[in-house]
Amino acid sequence: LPLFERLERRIVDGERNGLEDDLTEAMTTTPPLTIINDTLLSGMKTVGELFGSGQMQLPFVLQSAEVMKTAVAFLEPHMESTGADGKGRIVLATVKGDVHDIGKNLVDIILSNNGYEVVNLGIKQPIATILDAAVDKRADVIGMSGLLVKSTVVMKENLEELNARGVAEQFPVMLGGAALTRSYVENDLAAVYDGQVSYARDAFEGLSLMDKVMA
Ligand code: B1M
Repeated sequence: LPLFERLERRIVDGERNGLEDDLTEAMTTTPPLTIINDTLLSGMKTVGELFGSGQMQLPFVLQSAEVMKTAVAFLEPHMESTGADGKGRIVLATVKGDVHDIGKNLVDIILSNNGYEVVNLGIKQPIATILDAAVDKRADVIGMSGLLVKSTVVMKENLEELNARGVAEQFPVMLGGAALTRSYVENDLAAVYDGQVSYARDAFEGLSLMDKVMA
């Protein structure tokens, strides 16, 4: 297979032997972020489709996810960084009950490389922990990620909890993850939250939202 098809195939097949060599070769013509967005994420999309239609079993999805993570970790040091620092601080977490973190970690990488300080709390984080960290670290924004449909409900409960604690105006919230839709966030959730809540389709929209909030 040609290089980029082979790389995409590696994600789908969960095959990491020779991964670094292929990535190194790909970087001679293509920036790391483009490799992630155009090639690797396309592989993850196929994995999602195969799993969703019952053609792929969970352990293989996990293998694909591991190869994806390895690839991103290998590419990250080669990514361009703005050099600017201290543009603002975000506490970032995958919500309670949800283990998906590839997207969240991409958001971390993009924001960190563009001058933001990211406090990445990891997966399955209850809102109490997220809020404690936000207060403790004096975060400018709270970011929550979740891929399960039930996570969209958890996000709503989390916003209600922030309201109840009286901190909504202090913390603009950014939400992302495959189960969300723009209209659910901008209509339904915005109606619930006493502060500002925004939807980011991908890590780049996350970056432009951060720039907007901090402007
Ligand atoms: Co799971 N999983 N999974 N899974 N998994 C999905 C989400 C699913 C859609 C697959 C499917 O059925 N087609 C489905 C959810 C269905 C639903 O809720 N209706 C599903 C399921 C069912 C499950 C389990 C329940 C399976 C089971 O156990 N029977 C289980 C859940 C466990 C749990 O969470 N409690 C499970 C487990 C797993 C693995 C562990 C095997 C693995 C995750 C490994 C890991 O993350 N460390 C996994 C994977 C890999 C997937 C799919 C295939 C790929 C997800 C992914 O990494 N995508 C996924 C299918 C899919 O999404 N179509 C699926 C790539 C990633 C870059 O995209 O995270 O969307 P994404 O991030 C994007 C944007 O959304 C955005 O930016 C990123 C790109 O720039 N973004 C943000 C994300 N967060 C953001 C936050 C922001 C801003 C932007 O600001 C805060």
